[in-house]
Parts: sequence; structure tokens; C-alpha cells
Amino acid sequence: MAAEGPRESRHEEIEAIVEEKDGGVAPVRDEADKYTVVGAAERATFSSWLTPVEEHFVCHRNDIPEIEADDWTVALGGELEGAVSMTDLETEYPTVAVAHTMECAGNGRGQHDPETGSVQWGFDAAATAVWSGTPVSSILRDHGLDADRVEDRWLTAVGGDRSDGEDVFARSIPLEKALEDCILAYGMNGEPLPPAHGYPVRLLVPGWYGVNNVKWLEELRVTDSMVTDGALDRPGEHAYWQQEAYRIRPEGVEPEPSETVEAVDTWDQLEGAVDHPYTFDATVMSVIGEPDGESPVTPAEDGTVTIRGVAWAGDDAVERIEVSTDGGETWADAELFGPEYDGAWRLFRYEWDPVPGEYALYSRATDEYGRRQPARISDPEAWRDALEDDRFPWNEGGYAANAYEPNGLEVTVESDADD
Ligand SMILES: Nc1nc2c(c(=O)[nH]1)N[C@H]1C(S)=C(S)[C@@H](COP(=O)(O)O)O[C@H]1N2
Ligand SMILES: [Mo]
Repeated sequence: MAAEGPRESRHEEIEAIVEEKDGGVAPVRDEADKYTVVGAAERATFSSWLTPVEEHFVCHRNDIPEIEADDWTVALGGELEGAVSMTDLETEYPTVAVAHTMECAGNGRGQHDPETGSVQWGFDAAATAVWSGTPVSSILRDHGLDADRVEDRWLTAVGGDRSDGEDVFARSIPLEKALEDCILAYGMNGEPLPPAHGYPVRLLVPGWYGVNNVKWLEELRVTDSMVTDGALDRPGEHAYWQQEAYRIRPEGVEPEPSETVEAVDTWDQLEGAVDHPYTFDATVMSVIGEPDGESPVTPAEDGTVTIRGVAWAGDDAVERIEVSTDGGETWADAELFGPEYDGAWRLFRYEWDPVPGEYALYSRATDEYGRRQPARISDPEAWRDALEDDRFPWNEGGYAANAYEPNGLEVTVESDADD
């Protein structure tokens, strides 16, 4: 299948992005050498709420398309009619801003043992930006949406990136989510959307895994079913990214395509509502950003060291964040603080009072439904049963992993020079 071939231009594209981002990101090992992937270069990215564009990871499968915004339109199909140009989007509709923690569904894939292939992300494929653009609801209501038929219907977004063959990058989200808080984004942190992030316009789905946030948006369709093969009026494969890739499944299993799901929440799906879950909203997760473990730390005058990081739970709220400084033996509650937006991470801090020595630090978050990050990723055999054992299910594609142990760090505390 065309979507599986290696891509010649990939390395040039990666180098150009690293240069443009001034070293805020670094290349990531990709087993099959197929993706353009760069991740946060430093752990310190996870000590700030807003991620600068320079430190925001990038992930896509095809070359970045060369697009003239003046000539670009988003076609509207299925139940919808017409098209919108970039000028329409920017001048005829309200502009809103949404905060969104983008996390690749493959974040943590590199922590699976045995390895699962593909891009070996650690915790580097997560970032929070403020995205500006037009509410999806404004566009849809203006172009033929039947507002009485929203439940159990889907919005499919098609990317304008070209694969080697005719295959398309298409993703479907429930229409309810699309109308609730999604936007067609043309700005990122107050700047025009950069080419690597989807210029001139992308779908932005607050709190949902990166893959749902279709870049270089070319078409939107409202239909009764999520995208299946042959569903779009065009050649090539249509459903690979929705129905095959990005589904959580045990070793050696090919998931069956389906038209709809019993439960949307990714964790509900994983707990049993759906055989081979779709990666929709991000699962509960946290990363310590400071200290970074790179160099020893010296306590402040009052003897404390601040541990600071970020915690998120997709479009659900983070309820609790705990920190361990003894490799998981004991835990203390840390404080959540700072900006609080649906779909974006929270900052946390913990004032730690250590004596000089070597320490292993972990953080673990719990969401508003009481779902807590598991300790580590299971063996391949365990599948869903792993959840009862404080393990995240090892899965073939390495998706949605949120175990806390692999994201911990070791740090040396030195004695205060004045002591
Ligand atoms: N058209 C298109 N959109 C895409 C992709 C792609 O390959 N093509 N990659 C997706 C994936 S897998 C991720 S994780 C996010 C990453 O968004 P970013 O590069 O802006 O961080 O874009 C998503 N949108
Ligand atoms: Mo991704």
C-alpha cells in the first residue's frame, strides 16, 4: 500500500524544521523512516504552560504541501454545501481562540517493550498552544447543517497533503464534539499558522490526540458514518488513518472498520466499550519539567527545591497530581495552578525539602473520573486485563500510553554552598 513506502524528502524536511525552530525540537527515531517527526528537545518544555512554536513537536506522514492561502478553499460535502475561502474564514466569521494540548497518540510508544516499530517517542510529543480561527459550528450552520440531526453523526476532515499514490489523510470526529468547541485554526500563539503545523488552515479538536487535528485542511463532510474505505468521491484509500492506523489493538490483530462507536472517550473504549479503540481524547498524563535531571540541583536558601511540571487529561479535567521523590515508594500531593482551560494542560508544583543525595522523581495524575496514570506498560499478553494491575496495555501500534515510571527522572541534590 502506498501509505507504507519510505519517503525520500523526509530528512531534508526534518532538518529544515529543526533549523526553523532554532533547536527547540530534535529528530526522533522512526523505525521505518517514513514520518516527519521532531519532538521537544528539552524536558524544560514541560515546565511552562504555553509552548513556544519553536518547542512544539511536529508529526506527519506526507510532505508539507506548498499552498497559496489566496487560492485555498475548504470544500464542504456530505450533507454540507459549498466551500469557504481563506478570506471568507478570516473576514466573514467570528474569530475565537482555544487552548489545546496537542499530544501525538504515539507519545510514549518508545516505552513499549518489546518495541512496536514506527516513531519511538518518549514524552516529547506533547505541547500546548493557543490556536485562533473560526468556530466549526459557524461554518457548518451556514452551509446546510441539519441542526436537529447531530447525535451519532460524524464530521470527516480531509488533509491537502499528497501521499506517494492517491491515498488521503482523512479523520472523522463525532459531530457533537465538532460543534462543541472545534475550530478551523489559521493562527498559532498569535502568529500565522506555520507550514509544518498546517498552513493555511487546520482542524483543531481541543483535548483530542494530534491525529484528529487534520492539517492543510481541504475538505469537511458531515455524514452518518465515520469515514470508511470508498466513502469519499475520489480515488485512493480513504480510511487507513481512521480504521487501521491509530487504533489500539493487541498483538497481531487487524481491527475491523466500523461506522460508529458505543463510546467516544478513549479510556472508556479501552476499558471495554469498543473492541479496538479509536484514539480520540487524550488519556490522563503528566510530565515533570523541572528539575530536568541534566545537572545537579542546589536547594534555595530555605532548603527547598521546586518540582514543576504539567498534567493533562484530554478534554476531561485533572483532579489530582501526586509527586514521588523516592522512586514510587511514597507519594505527596502537589498543587495544580495557573491557566485552566478545557482541553489544555495544567501546571503543577511541589516544594520539596530534600537532604543532599540521589533521587528518583515521578509524577502521576488522576482525572475527574478517578482514572489514574498506571505505573508502567504491560507485557504484550495482558491486553485490557493490564488495567486492573496498574499497567497500561502494551498494544501493537504503541498508542495512548500514559504510564508514569518511564517518564520519571533521576536527580542529584547538592548541599547548599553556605552550609
Ligand atoms: N493532513 C495531515 N494532518 C495531520 C497529520 C498528517 O500526517 N497529515 N498528522 C497528524 C498527527 S499524527 C499529529 S500527532 C498532529 C501533529 O500536529 P503538529 O505537527 O502541529 O504538532 O497532526 C496531525 N494532522
Ligand atoms: Mo501523531
